[in-house]
Amino acid sequence: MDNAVPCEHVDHASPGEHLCIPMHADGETLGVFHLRTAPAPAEVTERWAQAEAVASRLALPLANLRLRETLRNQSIRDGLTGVFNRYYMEESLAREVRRSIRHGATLSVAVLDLDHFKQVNDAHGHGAGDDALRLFGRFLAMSVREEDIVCRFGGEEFVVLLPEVDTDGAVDLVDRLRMNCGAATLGTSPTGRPPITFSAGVASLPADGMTPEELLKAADRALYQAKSAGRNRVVAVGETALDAEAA
Ligand code: GH3
Ligand code: MG
Ligand code: MG
Repeated sequence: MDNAVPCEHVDHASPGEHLCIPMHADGETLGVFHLRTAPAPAEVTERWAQAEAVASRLALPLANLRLRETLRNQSIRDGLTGVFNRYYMEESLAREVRRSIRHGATLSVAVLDLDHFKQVNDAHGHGAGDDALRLFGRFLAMSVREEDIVCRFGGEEFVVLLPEVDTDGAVDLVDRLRMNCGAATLGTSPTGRPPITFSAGVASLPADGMTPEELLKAADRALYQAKSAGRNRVVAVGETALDAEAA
């Protein structure tokens, strides 16, 4: 249109006429309905009303789709840390176990539990504790591959599912997380909180179990060993604790 304000996203070098119609629903701007035609200004003007009708018809379904995505996200993600919740972990573990058995692939499960976390709350307050959990969740999610699944199992316990990773690979990866965890989760708030550490147990399919329950139980047993051996270490099923100082 001759006197219209040009939209920023439109490539002005490209020929033709552009119609950009903001899409609104429930008082929110959802996006822009953008039409581009070959140069035919008269026709574009004629079709303006039609395009506006299409844009307004599309806005509500689009808002509904977005709402559905938000609700789905809320139902599968942990509110504090943003990583997946236990419900999603259980669903994913069952699916990954089926997939691994079908393809004859390995699958590792790591259970991570923050060390002496009660002391963090006691000494620095629940706010600092929540902050540490948030930073830890973000650190885990950012440190693994996209196909790995990071979940908050509950409290200060997290589960990481590692498809197509065997025990050695999983222990290496989790131990690397362990070594980087302190610095990565200190944050910027001056709470004086010491770096957090975690202990972890690792179990793998097929060696340590062929069902979600067996794998979680085995990883939990290994975690218990890691705690008993002094914390801040990673233990795989059937192995002796990897000493934090020796690592
Ligand atoms: P351990 O090394 O044996 O695991 O010791 P721990 O203190 O971490 O274990 P314990 O099970 O005794 O305590 C867990 C603590 O985690 C206690 C609880 O207050 C804290 N916690 C659990 N969920 C949250 C949370 O959402 N926010 C905060 N701030 N703390 C939490
Ligand atoms: Mg703990
Ligand atoms: Mg715990």
